[in-house]
Amino acid sequence: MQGQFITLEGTEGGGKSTNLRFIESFLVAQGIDVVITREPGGTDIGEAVRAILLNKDFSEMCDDAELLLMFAARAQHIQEKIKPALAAGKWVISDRFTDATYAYQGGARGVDIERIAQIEQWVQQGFQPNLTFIFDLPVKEGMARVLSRSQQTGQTIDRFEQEKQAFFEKVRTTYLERAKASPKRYEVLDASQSLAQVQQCIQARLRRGLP
Ligand code: Z5A
Repeated sequence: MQGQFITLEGTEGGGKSTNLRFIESFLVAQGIDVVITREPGGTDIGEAVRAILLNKDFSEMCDDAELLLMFAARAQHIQEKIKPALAAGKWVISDRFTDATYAYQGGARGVDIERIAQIEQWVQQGFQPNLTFIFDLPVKEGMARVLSRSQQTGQTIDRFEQEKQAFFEKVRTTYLERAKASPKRYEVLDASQSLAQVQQCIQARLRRGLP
């Protein structure tokens, strides 16, 4: 039987990476074979593209190059990793996917949505996640979490993380608009709640089954 494809989205600091592991454990406990992955990245080629995309020394990167690199990594990711896993009956959970392109390159950078939709159709040919969790929280709160994490870990900020609050407000608005337009595929979570509360909501959604 074909596996299911779940994606995690939201502005930074929402808790995607933290909850990716939680979802994995929950599904594994149900006897499901799970593959976890991320975008940009997920394959050797994708991870090499990610290093270019996140490199803050590449401040000259133009919007179209950024958009095409996202989809180049995605094309490889779908073909090499996601589709074979789904065909083998595994469930794939990805930390970000194409909704991020609409939110960051479309909503925040201002790339024409129609152009994104055309490339999406070319690369994905209708392929979509079965369920997308959006970790939603006020942008300032997310930025504060990322700042405190980088102070604790000494991790430096990347090319996207150095953007200003207004950029992330546009990202957030685009995610919420997309969720409103197709409520069946999206589950918007209030990520400003405690981790335990967020995880209760995730569990409840997964127990209800996928659309
Ligand atoms: N990007 C793009 O532009 N276009 C695309 O098509 C794609 C991506 C696919 C890399 O993504 C960048 O690529 C991303 C968008 C762009 N840039 N940004 N910004 P990424 O996913 O690798 O990076 P990220 O989005 O910045 O991830 P993040 O900052 O690590 O956020 P997160 O994964 O959602 O958060 P977290 O690491 O799970 O949690 C952050 C901290 O908050 C951590 O210390 C947690 O312990 C804490 N936390 C989490 N949940 C809670 C709760 N509920 N309460 C309190 N504290 C919490």
